Amino acid sequence: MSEPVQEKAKFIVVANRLPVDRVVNDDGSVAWRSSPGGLVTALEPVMQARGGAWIGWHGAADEEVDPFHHDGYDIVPVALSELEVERYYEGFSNATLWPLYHDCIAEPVFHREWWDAYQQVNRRFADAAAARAEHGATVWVQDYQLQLVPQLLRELRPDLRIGFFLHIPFPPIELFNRLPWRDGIINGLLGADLVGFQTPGHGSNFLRLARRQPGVEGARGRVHLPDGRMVTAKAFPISIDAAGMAELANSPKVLAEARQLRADLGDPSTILFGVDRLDYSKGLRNRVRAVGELFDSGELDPEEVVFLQLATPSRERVKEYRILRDDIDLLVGRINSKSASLARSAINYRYTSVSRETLTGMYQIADVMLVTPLLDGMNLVAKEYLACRSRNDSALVLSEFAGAALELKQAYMVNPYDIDGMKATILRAVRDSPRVKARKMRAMRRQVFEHDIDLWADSFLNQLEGE
Ligand code: GDG
Repeated sequence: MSEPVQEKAKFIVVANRLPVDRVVNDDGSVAWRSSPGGLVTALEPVMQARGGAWIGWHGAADEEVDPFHHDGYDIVPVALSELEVERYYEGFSNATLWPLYHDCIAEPVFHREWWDAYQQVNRRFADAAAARAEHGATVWVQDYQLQLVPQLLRELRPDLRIGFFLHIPFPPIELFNRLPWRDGIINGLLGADLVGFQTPGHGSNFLRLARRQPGVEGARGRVHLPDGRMVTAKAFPISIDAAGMAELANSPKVLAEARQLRADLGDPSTILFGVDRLDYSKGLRNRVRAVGELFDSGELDPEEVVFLQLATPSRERVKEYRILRDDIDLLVGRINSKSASLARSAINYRYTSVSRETLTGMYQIADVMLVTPLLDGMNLVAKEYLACRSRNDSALVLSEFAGAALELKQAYMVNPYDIDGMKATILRAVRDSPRVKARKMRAMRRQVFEHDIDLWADSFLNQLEGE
């Protein structure tokens, strides 16, 4: 908090959450800690490099917090009431849009009051961005919670360059059209100059819907609007700071932590590893079931193999997430009561979040990484794992329904709905020769290092600012 906060900024990120969480220390003092999650992991390096302002909610309801300077840029908190958190965030964002955009794996819930709150909060974010932006500034709006902001902001500030990036899939027309407020969302997004998606397929879904709006026409990734503006939709597959991750993975601290972790797990010959926010889109039920059956049948021996699964608490006040948590507890308990060595459980399951160092240590000891979402915009975990594994002696099992599968073609690819297929592929990933594994790892690591987070941000912003 040393430097003063600037009145205006020429670069602004607008996201539902700030990249920091407010923590109250034992002595009552307040501190800010980087918050985990895909979006923050991706965007924090961009902010540190460019400077400017990050507008977002600070995570506590009914609290006004003043802007402050943090790590080279300004943090501008937006306040939400308890009721808005319930309706806009837990409701419309996470119980309507999230399941709808993830193939309706869980049933989306439609409530008119939630939509009202979504509009109201989107307006507040747009107002905050309009107040902070210098003339002609670039404003980059993030993700499904804020899809109305581009249009609302354009109405207030036609001088701005407005970009939008969707971190999750954009659904096919048949699913999207269930949404009673579908036109509102499409027009919200059409307020941007550039709308970015994780994959070309998501971009085409959006364009097909956009062209159904009256007077909207276009082809080849662009649409023309009746007011003469042009909107581009394009895929910008998100990535990670691969070099930074590799450096951290090979730091003495992380290497020592990795050795300790392996010892704590009883020095097994093979460690399978999964780490996800505890979310039904991540395919945890099927993954645990598949590995459980392999232990059960003896194809994996709990004397030699451990499955370490870290599930980070997420959206605990949304019903589906509580149900999922109980299901996984039960499933893991059942498997462990049947398949365990004398020394340890077959599945070492932890429902907690850990430090970045500890997570990196876990990647370092993972012989086989299991990334098996039912649907995922991209999945950064797969890329982080690859960045950490310089010895090329390990294996990535990857769902074909993760955006990352389009880039990481050499992975051990699975259909996470096919439990038997997944079991066979996991076994292959455990048993394949070091030569086969090394070839796959080298190719995928090259892809991640050559397409890192800087390339993602630069391509998006160059296109936006050059439009
Ligand atoms: C959304 C989209 C897209 C997890 N647990 C801990 C922890 N993490 C970090 C991981 C990774 C991030 O959280 C998770 O990113 P994912 O990409 O896997 O998933 P979502 O959170 O669903 O992210 C996704 C992403 O946005 C970016 O566009 O890829 O498709 O759904 O960075 O490392 N980090 C720490 N402790 C944990 O316990 N420190």
